[in-house]
Amino acid sequence: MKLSVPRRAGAVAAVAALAVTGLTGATASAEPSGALAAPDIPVANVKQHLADLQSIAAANGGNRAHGRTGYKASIDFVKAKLDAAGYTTTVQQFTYNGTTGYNLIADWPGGNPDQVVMAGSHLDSVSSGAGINDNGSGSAAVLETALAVSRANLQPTKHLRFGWWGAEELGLVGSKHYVNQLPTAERSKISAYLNFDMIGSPNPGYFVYDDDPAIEQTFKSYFAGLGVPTEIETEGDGRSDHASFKNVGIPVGGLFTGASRVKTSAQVQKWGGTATAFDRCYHSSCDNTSNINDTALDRNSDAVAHAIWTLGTGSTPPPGTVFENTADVSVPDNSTAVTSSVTVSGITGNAPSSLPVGVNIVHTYIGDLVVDLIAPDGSVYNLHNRSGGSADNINQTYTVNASSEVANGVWKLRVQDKASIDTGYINSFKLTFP
Ligand code: DTR
Ligand code: CA
Ligand code: ZN
Ligand code: ZN
Repeated sequence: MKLSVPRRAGAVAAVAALAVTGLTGATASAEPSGALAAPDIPVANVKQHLADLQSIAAANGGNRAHGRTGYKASIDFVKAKLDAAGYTTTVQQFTYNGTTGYNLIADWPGGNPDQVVMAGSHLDSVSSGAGINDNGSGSAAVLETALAVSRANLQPTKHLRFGWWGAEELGLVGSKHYVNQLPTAERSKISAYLNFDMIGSPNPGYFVYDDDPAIEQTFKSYFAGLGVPTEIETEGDGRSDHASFKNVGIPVGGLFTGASRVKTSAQVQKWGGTATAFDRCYHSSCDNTSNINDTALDRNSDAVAHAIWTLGTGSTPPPGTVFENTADVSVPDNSTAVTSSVTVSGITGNAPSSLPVGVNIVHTYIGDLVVDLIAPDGSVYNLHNRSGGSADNINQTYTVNASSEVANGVWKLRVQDKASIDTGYINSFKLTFP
């Protein structure tokens, strides 16, 4: 039997037989402490987005360039998927060369609004073609990562924001507009901007931006884990949208697989391919869905997700008093609810407006589950309501505004399986008070 005991993070517990469990969530060796490991991003999904963007270009004069119908159709396509996935989306307009341009911003609800992790890519092509590698590849990878965040119902400690920029090909116009209209106080909340422009080149190299060291290391350690050598991206200072953010002091990073430059023989030794251009269709009409290396697209899409999960969940919650119950509680299949309880004591006043609620439920097909936090006075806070479909296990920290609740008392995690076949159990339930 494991005890439900109060313990101060970092303090030595005075209680015998203390059940100590690590922070919930699988972590790879390269992850900072407390980070959750990202899911695999299905490259087939990313390629489907590219096929859709190719169709959009074909239906709009062959391109997706600023000021053309194909660009606005691209914005509408991406926005519709994000709206359906629960994002708060904003289409931001700007004018360039007398023509209206558009940025799309998507915020994932939740997380610390004062610490924003942002990923972005330009969605416009040049006028000569569909722009599938440049930059459907980055746009599709960022889109699919955002959709993966939704599928996982990720509750990161930081706030996640995604951006798709207009008129990059005309001089980073859309991202410059976004940054310029952002109040200084809002800029300072962005702890990282990650840029993805050309990440599926047909003769790929694996380049990591060397701007912010921590972001650079996040990407490098990911590729090291794959056994894929990387090089510092030397071509790009000022050459893509990260420059707009870097110019106002925001930490930036990103990935690149190469454009019109020729791969050296040493790079061929390192990465394979040929000593020709990384992308022979750069800014050409042949930049279509056949102008993609699937392995590079897959690896880089997974690296996008790795960075979002690592940087978005990587900061461990501030030290506080932890009340935890790690006793396993079986969840009966399609039946009555069960609970796991912790008794909170010694805390003055009310619970915080951002109460971290650590939940670890081992259960196949989490779409069966309804999960609630029950305060001592019986108030119910729904944490999970049948979302997630066939995904397995709930393994995350929710943030609940419990400021109207007196802290001390018996808090319960209530779990009910409301569909037949899949089963599981509550593995642990944890509350952390500042
Ligand atoms: N300016 C980008 C392509 C590009 C060229 N060098 C780099 C370096 C890093 C990122 C992107 C690029 C474009 O044509 O969209
Ligand atoms: Ca993948
Ligand atoms: Zn370009
Ligand atoms: Zn580009």
